[in-house]
Amino acid sequence: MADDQIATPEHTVDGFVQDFLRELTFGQGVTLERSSSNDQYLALARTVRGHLMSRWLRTLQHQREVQAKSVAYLSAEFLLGRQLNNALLATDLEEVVEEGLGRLGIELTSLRSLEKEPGLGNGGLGRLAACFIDSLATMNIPTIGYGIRYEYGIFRQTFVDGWQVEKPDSWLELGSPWEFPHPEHAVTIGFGGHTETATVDGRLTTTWVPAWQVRAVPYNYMVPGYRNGRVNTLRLWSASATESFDLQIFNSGDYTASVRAQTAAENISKVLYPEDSTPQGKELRLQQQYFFAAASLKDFIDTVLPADFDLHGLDERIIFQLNDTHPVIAIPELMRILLDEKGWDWDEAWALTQKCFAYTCHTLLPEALEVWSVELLGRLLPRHLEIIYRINEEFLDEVRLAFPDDELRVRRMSIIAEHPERAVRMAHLATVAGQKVNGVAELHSQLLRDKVLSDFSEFYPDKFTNVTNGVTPRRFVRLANPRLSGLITEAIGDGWVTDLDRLRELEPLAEDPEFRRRFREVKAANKTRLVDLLKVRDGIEIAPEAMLDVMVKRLHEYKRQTLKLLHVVALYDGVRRGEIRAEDLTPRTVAFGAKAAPGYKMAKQTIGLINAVGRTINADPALQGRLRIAFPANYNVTLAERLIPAADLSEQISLAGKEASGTGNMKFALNGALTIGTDDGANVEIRQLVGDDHFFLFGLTEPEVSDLVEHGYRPTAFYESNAQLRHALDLIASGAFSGGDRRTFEPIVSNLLYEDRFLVLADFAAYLEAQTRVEAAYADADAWSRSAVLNVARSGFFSSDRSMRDYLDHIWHAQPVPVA
Ligand code: 26Q
Repeated sequence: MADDQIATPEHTVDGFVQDFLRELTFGQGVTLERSSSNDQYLALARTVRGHLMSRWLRTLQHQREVQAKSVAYLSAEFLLGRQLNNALLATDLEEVVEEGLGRLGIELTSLRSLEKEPGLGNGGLGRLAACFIDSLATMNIPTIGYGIRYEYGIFRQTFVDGWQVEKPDSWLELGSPWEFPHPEHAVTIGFGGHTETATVDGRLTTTWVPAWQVRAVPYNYMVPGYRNGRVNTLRLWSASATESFDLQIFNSGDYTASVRAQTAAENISKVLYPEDSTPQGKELRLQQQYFFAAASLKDFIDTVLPADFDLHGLDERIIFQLNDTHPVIAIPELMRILLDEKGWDWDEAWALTQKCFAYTCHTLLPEALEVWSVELLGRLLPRHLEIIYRINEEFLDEVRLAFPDDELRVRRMSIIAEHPERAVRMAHLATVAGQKVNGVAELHSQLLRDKVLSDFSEFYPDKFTNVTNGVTPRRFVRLANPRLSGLITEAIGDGWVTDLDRLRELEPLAEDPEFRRRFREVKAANKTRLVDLLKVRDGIEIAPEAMLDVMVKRLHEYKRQTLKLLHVVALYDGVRRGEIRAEDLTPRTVAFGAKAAPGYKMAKQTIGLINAVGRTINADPALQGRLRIAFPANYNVTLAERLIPAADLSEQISLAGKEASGTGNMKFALNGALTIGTDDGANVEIRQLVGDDHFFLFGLTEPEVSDLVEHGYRPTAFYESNAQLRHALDLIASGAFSGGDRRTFEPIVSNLLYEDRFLVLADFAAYLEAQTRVEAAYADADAWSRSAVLNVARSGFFSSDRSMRDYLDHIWHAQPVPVA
C-alpha cells in the first residue's frame, strides 16, 4: 500500500466508537464490560493516534521526495507533558471523542487523568525543546527531534514531614501508547578502547577501536502540527546490550555476568539526571550524552539521508541545533566520521562541521558551564579527545595570530582548562565549532557577549545573536485555558492559535467593562477548577476568592524562593506583633511548586522551610481567610497547565543577571496574570511589551548587582537596618517554625546573613514595597482585570512560533514545506 493510500479513520462519532471498540478488543484484548479504565485509556490513545498516522506517513513520504533542509534539534531533555489532549487538539477530535465515549458510559476527563506525563526533562530547557518541536511542526518545518528515552524521567517529589523525598518516576509502567520502537533500526555505539594509526597510500589514518559497545534503539514519537497535515518525528534513543557483547560473554559460559553486562548497557538510558545546574562530572552522564549524540548523527547520515548522498552537501540538508552543551560531543563525532570513516582531510572536515552546528546557551552561572575532565573524556572517548586537542591547537593558533603576545587571553579562551584539573570546556568547543551562538533573551545574550563569552564575541563578532525564548500557545493557552481561549476566539476569531501577535486585537477590549467582567469570570472559574484539583490531588484546601500568588519553578538559590517566603513570614510576623491588622491583608494564597535537585542541600532545606512556615500559618486562626501557603508536591507540566490559568500574580524574582530567560514568566502573562519581577531574563522584554503600568518591577538591576558585589556586599548591613527583615529572620532562627529547634533552619539563616550570594537581603525592602503596590492595584478589581487583559493582548511575542521564525531567519535558513 502506498503511503497516501493509508485510510484516515472516519471523523464521526459512529466511526470513533467502532474504532475505539476495535482497539479495546483487538488491541487490549478485553471486552468493554471487563475493561479497566487503563484499558480504556490505552485504547483511546491508540484510536486517537490512528488519526495522525496517515499524516505522519505522508509527511515522511513527502520528506523523501522533497529533500529540503531540515532542522535536527539535539536535546538531552524533552519535557513533553501529556500527549492525549494535544493529539485531540491537532486532530480536532475532542467533541467526537467526548460524545462517542459518552455513549459507552465513559467520561473523557477521567481517562485523560490516567495519562502519566513523559517527564523527560528537568524544567525550562526540556520544556523549551518540547515547545520548539511543536512550533516547528505547526510551521511546516521539516524537523527531527533527537533525545534520550529515559526509563525514569524527573523523579516524583513527595513530602515527608515537609521534607522532599524522591520517588522513581515509572512513567512506562502502565504502557506507552505514544511511542513506536524500531529495534530493526538500532545503531551500535562504541565506548572506551584506544586509537590506532597507520599509513595507507601515503596518508596517515586513524581508527578508533572501542572496548565496548551499546545498542541504541530508536523510539519514534509523533509531533503533530496544529491542523496542518504535518506530523514530524521525535526520535528518542534507548540503550540495550549488543548481540556481539551478549554472545561474547555467553560463549565464556558466564551467564550471570552476561546478564549483568546487559544491565550495564541498559543503565545508559535508565534515568534522567535530576540536576538543572552545577552538573557533577559523572561518567554515566557523559555516556548518555555521547550515546544519543552519536546515535543521532549516525541515524541522520545513514538512514534519513538518501543512500547516495554526498556529504559535502550536508549543510544544505541539515542544521544540528545544540540545546546547551549536553549534545556538544556531536561535534568531534562528526569530525571523527568524516576523518576516520570517510577519509576526508582535516580542513575539509572542519569546514563542513563548522557549518552544520549552532549552539544555544541557557545559563549565566559559571558553575553551570559544563566541563569534562580530560582523564574521563580520554578514557571514554579517546579519539574524540584527540580531535578536540587538534581543534584547540588550530583555534589557539588563530587567536595568537590575532592577538600576539597575549597568552592570558589564549589561556582564557582555550577549549582545555588547566585548573583545577585539566578539562574540556564544552561551551568553548561549541562556540568555536558553531555557526552561531545564541542566548535566550536580550539581556542574557548581551551578558553572554559582554561577560561570560566576551573574548569569543570579540574574536567572532558575527557569531553571537539572540533568540528570545517562547512557549507554545497550543498547549499553554488553547489547551490549558479553554475558557480564556473561548473568550478570545469569540472576540477575534481563532487565528491567534497559530498567529499569536493577533492577540493585539484584544487591546481595545481591555476598555470594555463587559469584556473585563467576562475575563474575571474566566479567572474565577479557572480558580475553582484548581481548588477542586488541589483538594483531590493533594488534600490542600484553598479559598477560591483569595488572590492567587504563584511561584513555580525549580528550586534554586538564584531564583530566590526564600525572598518570597520572607515576604510571607514578614506579613505573618506583622500580624503576630499587632503591627498589621489581619483584616487589612489582601486575602492571598501563596502557591509554591518546586523540585530540588536531590543533592542540593540548601534547596532541600528551603523546601522544608516553606512547608514548615505553611504548616504554622495555615493553622493560625488569626490568618484564616487572609494568608495561606499551598505547596502541592511534584510540580510538573500537568500541574502547570492547571495552576497558571488560575494565577493572579506571577512571581519572577530572580536576582538580576542570573535567570537566562525564564519561560514560566511568559506562560503567566499570556494567561492574564500580572508579574511582580526583577529586571532579569525575559522579564525585561515582558515589561517593555506590556508596559510599566501593568508590571510590578522591583529590585537591583544587573549593573547595580555587579557594582554592589564588586564593592563588597554585606548582608548584615541590610539585616541591621531593616526591622521587618530582622524580625522575619529572627523568627525563623528562633525555631518558631521548627517546634522550637533552632538548628533546623540555621543553615538557611546563616547563609542569608553571612553569604547571601544572590542578594536576597539587598532586595527585600524593594520587594515588600512592590508587594504593597500589588495590593493597592488588586483592590481595584476592574482596573486589575484591565491590566490582565493588556498582559494577554501584548504578550503574543512570546509564542515559540516567533522564536522559531527568529532561528529560521538568523540561524537555520530552512524553509517551510507544506505537506499537501
Ligand atoms: C548538565 C550536566 C549534567 C547533569 C545535568 C545537566 C543539566 C541539566 C539540565 C544542566 C542544566 C539543565 C537545565 C537548565 C535549564 O533549564 N535552564 C533554563 O533554560 C530555560 C530555557 O532557555 C531558561 O528559560 C532558564 O532561564 C534557564 O535557567
